[in-house]
Amino acid sequence: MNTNNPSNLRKVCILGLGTTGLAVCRHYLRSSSPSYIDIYVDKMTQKNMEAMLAIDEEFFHRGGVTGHIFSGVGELYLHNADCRLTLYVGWDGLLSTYDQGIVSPGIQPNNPLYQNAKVRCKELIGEPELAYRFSPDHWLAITGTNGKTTTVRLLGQILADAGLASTVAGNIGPTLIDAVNHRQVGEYLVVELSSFQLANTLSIAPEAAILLNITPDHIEWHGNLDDYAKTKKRIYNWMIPEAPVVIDGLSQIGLQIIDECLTTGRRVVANGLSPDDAAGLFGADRINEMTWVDRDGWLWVRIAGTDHRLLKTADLLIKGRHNHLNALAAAWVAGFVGIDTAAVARSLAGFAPLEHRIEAAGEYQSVSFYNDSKATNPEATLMALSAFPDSSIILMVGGQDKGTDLSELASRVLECCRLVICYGAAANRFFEVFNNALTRPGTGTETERSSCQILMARDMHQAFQTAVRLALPDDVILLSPACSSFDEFDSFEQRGLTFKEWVNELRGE
Ligand code: UMA
Repeated sequence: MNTNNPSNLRKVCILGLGTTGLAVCRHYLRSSSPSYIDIYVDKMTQKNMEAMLAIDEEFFHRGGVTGHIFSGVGELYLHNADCRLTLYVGWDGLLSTYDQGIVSPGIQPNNPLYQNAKVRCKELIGEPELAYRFSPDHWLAITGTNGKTTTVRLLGQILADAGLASTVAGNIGPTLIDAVNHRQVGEYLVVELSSFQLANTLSIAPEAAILLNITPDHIEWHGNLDDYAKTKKRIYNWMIPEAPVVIDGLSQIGLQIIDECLTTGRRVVANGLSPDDAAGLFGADRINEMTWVDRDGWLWVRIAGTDHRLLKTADLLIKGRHNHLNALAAAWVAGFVGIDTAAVARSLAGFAPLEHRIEAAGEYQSVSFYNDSKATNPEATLMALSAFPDSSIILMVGGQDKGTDLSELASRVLECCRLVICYGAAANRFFEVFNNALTRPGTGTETERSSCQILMARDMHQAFQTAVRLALPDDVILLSPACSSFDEFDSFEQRGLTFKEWVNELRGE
């Protein structure tokens, strides 16, 4: 059966009924109208019930949700003459076979539902794949461990400023399936793809792609770094060789991927690598497209052999070397789609940091506060530290421990922080690693060892109070936790908002 033809889909299943599941459900009910839509979730949540009620209202004209759930297991139904929609709760396996299955990104491959769906669905794909098949033109796709959202927003902003119709969608929200259902002909789709989403793609071939960086994250989902990296590479796997892929040129893993891509004849753009460095590493005849920052701090892109000078790093509102790379990657793709250099530079200069990403949160008694709550892994915190090269930093770090390797973070923290406060569920481990690094013979110089103080706090509020109490004029108090937030908060957004509220209270606002 050709599952690309929606009219062939009689029976479909969806794993998960969050943002993705609801959007896919709506899409099926609007476009291909299968007779049976079965949705599976591990356990019933408030959001699931709200989704069922919304579907009832929109498509079943308030026919009412029936069925029951007992001891966490059961079914809820909606039906009319054309379709029966069932939400199965708490089942370990699928109760039928299906023409197509769509898996939500949060459902891991080791989940019994996922494994069973692999067997019982003619094909099992993610929602981005479904959206791509529905409307494959003009996709510009971005992935990477850190910086995806900033880069997607940057590129979206440059396109919008240049008057090109564009929509930003994907992991960033709104969903891709919603975006393609509403897009106009010729509109660009600037797409953020997470590794979870890429794992379930089979044919997505963007017109241009960006692979920002790969560092250990979400290993519990992917198993190991190697599989995580393989998944990230799916961003360009199905692209025609002439379509460009911008790849991090400043890490070992990025350089390896560039080499692999060049060997297979892909059009590669080395992100952050000057022409001389690129020629030295790969040979000038192998690679001639790149982006870089020169010694005077100017951002450059080379597209099809022509060099374009954009603006100086000092003229960007977004801070840190990682943000220079985000800006360069977005600028290269913008140039590739035909936007002129001056317009790209103007858009970059006007782009303010996103909320919770090294966001300036105010000043109090000459101390500056920065909210980097989005930093949920050590690499993101390392990037934040690089954004304040000349400042005296008080770092608030901690939250729910992901068991990540802290060795590099420990040495950077000792180099560039005046004070570190480890808090929350991760406090003990972080404190121990940092403290060991501080007292280990041969670590740094005497001056470095004596200048960094390491403290522990029960929770984020106590960490904040300690930071404020010990701050000196011109210090930067940086919340960049390197952990997820779930020990104290519902999300990194809530954590960041709370931090900003405390700063506002201090300022008497
Ligand atoms: N569920 C189960 N069992 C599980 C996991 C989930 O039954 O083991 C069910 C839940 O009960 C719920 C549904 O699945 O019914 C939730 O699905 P989901 O976790 O895939 O979340 P969605 O609401 O569909 O949101 C997803 C992305 N979430 C994840 O990848 C975890 C959103 O990214 C994305 O914006 C949205 O699709 C639209 O594309 C969020 C995210 O945290 C922002 N992404 C990660 C990140 O950026 O680091 C990758």
